Amino acid sequence: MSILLEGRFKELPPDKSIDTKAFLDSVSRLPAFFDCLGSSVFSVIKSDINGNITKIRNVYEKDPAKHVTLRHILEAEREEHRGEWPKVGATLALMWLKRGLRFIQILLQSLADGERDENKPNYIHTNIKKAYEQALKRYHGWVVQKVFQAALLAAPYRSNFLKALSNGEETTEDDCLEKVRQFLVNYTATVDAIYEMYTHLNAELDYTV
Ligand code: CIS
Repeated sequence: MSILLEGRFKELPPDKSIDTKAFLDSVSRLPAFFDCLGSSVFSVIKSDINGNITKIRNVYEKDPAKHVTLRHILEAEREEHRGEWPKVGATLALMWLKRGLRFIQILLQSLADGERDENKPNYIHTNIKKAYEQALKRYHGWVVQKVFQAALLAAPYRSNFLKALSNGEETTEDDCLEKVRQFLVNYTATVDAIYEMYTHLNAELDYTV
């Protein structure tokens, strides 16, 4: 289960602030997972997500003491960019990154909850479609929705997907899903906290690409 264990997210403090460095460390381990999915269609997604992470990291590294939490970054950019904000810099990158993270959360939660198409029990299309509809679809125009459909055709079988999450190790499905549930505890809290921050700072945009 190394992908999920290596990418473990930290427990949030009571004020739900997210330490930028710890967040970047955890999230940076995740894109490598796309290489295990075995189709080049995922490289588009991987590169978009890596671009988001790099943009946030570059802003953080310009002045780590000023950008200790993700909220510090948004507030600093709001001050710096005024008219352009929030469609700018790390604020924009994190806005999109959180949608990809929400997609992953809903997909993994749906698998952990045992949701599946009884007629095709080894497919994960039902889980992927649920995640897409809730996390991303409303931000995608016609062309990107077609990219999603192409990605869906390349989706791995459920058994292969769980095996990839386990890094190819021999493990039972129940063990793997239990690790997924453990991973989701801090991961979900972190993604929820990012969404709350965007709402609270009025930083959310709903344009489509
Ligand atoms: C298992 C099958 C999965 C099927 C997945 C299908 C997903 C949907 C495919 C849609 C294609 C998306 C292609 C890119 C679209 C971008 O145009 C769009 C907008 O981009 C933003 C940039 O990010 O545009 C802005 C300008 O308007 C900026 O340019 C911005 O960049 S900035 O600001 O940095 O310069 N982007 C999106 O819509 C986001 C798409 C995210 C899709 C996430 C899908 C994740 C699929 C994961 C499947 C496996 C889950 C396994 C679970 C856990 C293991 C770890 C997984 C690692 C994932 C990495 C997480 C970091």
